[in-house]
This record gives sequence, structure tokens and C-alpha cells, in this order.
Amino acid sequence: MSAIPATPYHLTAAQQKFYHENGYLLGLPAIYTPAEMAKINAGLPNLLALLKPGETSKDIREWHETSTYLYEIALNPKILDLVEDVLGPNFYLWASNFFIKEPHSPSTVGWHQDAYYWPMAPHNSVTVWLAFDDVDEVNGGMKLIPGSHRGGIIKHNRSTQTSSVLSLELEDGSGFSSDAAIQFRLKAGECSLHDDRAIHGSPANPSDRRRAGLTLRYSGTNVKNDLTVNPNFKIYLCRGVDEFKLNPYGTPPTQRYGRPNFKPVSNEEAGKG
Ligand SMILES: O=C(O)CCC(=O)C(=O)O
Repeated sequence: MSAIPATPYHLTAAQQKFYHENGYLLGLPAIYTPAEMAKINAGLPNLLALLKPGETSKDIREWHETSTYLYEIALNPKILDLVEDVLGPNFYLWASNFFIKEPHSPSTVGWHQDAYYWPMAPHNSVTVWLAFDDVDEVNGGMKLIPGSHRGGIIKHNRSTQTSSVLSLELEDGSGFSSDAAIQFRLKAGECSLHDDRAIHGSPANPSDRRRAGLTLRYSGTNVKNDLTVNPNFKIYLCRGVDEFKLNPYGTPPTQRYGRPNFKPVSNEEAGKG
């Protein structure tokens, strides 16, 4: 077997250990330079322009299937090097969506575990959260409870906080304390990684700065989606071989900006509750 070449994007053994113990990773080298990120940001309005009346940026889900703009980001080899060192050699991309909080947005993301929402087993998925803006505690950056991915999946309840963009969430104190949360801080073009079982969320953005991030979700080829719950689920093999063949494949996009002609299943529809 040939050794994985050392690039700045392959994780050290210490980073891999940290990820598996804590369920997240920060401090990674930037994926995009400020100039590259400015170019990517300049393309974003083209996607937003495809939203229908009543839709928001939250409705840009799985548009990597129809937009090379997103597909190229999701298959950036730098990102895939990071993911490979978390999931192993064989993995696929299956989801992308934006979490954009405009300046002075009251929107929050309640505490939750992604795995509670997803009809997928076993739990072997990682999210790459790519910052489109500088993100920190001032503009509603994400927070995560270290080690919470090792505590099992906790039953979520209907959100009582109407500002949350999610309808199912965990209450602070129900098996975890938000006092333990780590604040994520990223520069535009940098990314974080988190495990699908890690408890995370984010507060409102009271600042004058936008807070935009693109989530990219990857899973090991051993992970099967339940098509009866999420029938539109499509995979794109990123690295290695699909030795399990558990999921249907998507077709790579051909246009720069496009939206799928199906309505992607929302987190709520794809999850429990
Ligand atoms: O962007 C956020 O604040 C939350 C993102 C999130 O919940 C996720 O990546 O699963």
C-alpha cells in the first residue's frame, strides 16, 4: 500500500487523535486565500438569485448536485485530504448547505447532534464548515461541546426558541452543559471539522458583520442512508472505492449555478420527530 503523501492538509497523528477524542478540529491551514475567497464570495449572489419567493439561503441544500460552483468546492483536494484522515480512504460527499446570518440577524442554531436528524447508519460522518466570512463570538460563530460525540445520541425536543433555524434541539443541562462549549473562530477561507454526533449550535448575530458558512457533509462508504426517509439522497465518491455499494450515485453538475428540480428533504423531514 502506498503511503499517504505529506501535505499541509493531511492531518498529523496528534490532530487525528484530538479529533477522535474531542469530536472537532480547528487550527487547520486555510483552504482558500483571501483573494480566492473573495472570488468565491462574488459568485454567491448567483446562487441566491435562484431562490424562489419565500425561500431563504437555508433552502440551498444539495445544490452541489446542480452547481459546479459548489461541487468544485466540495471536491477540493485540500478538503478531501482533511476528510480522508478522519474517515479513512473510502468516503463520499452527500450534502451541502449554507448557514448564513446577516448582520443583526436574530437567527440561532439550537444545540443539536446532526446524527439525530439524519437517517444514516452507522455514525461515520464528518462536516466541513467552510467560513465565507471571518467568524467568531461577535457574529454568532458556532460552539461545540468537546467529547460530546462519545456520549451517545440524546433525544431532541421541539424547539421552544422560535429564533432557532432548527425545529429539534437539546436543552442546555440535558446531558451536557453549555459552559463546556468551545467557541469556533475562523477566518474566511478556513474550515473546521466536526463529528456527526458532537453537540453544537450557535447564537444570534448582533454584529454589523455577516456570518456565512457552507457545510459539506461526507461519510464513509459503509454508511447507508434510509431512502424511505430521504429519497433524494445521492452520493459522490470522493476517494477510494465503494466496496459496500449501499447508496445511489448522483451525476456531477454541468452548469455553474443551478438548483435541483426536486425539493430536498429538510433536516426535520429527514430526521425524527
Ligand atoms: O452554522 C452554524 O451555526 C451551525 C452549523 C451546523 O449546525 C452544522 O454544521 O451542522
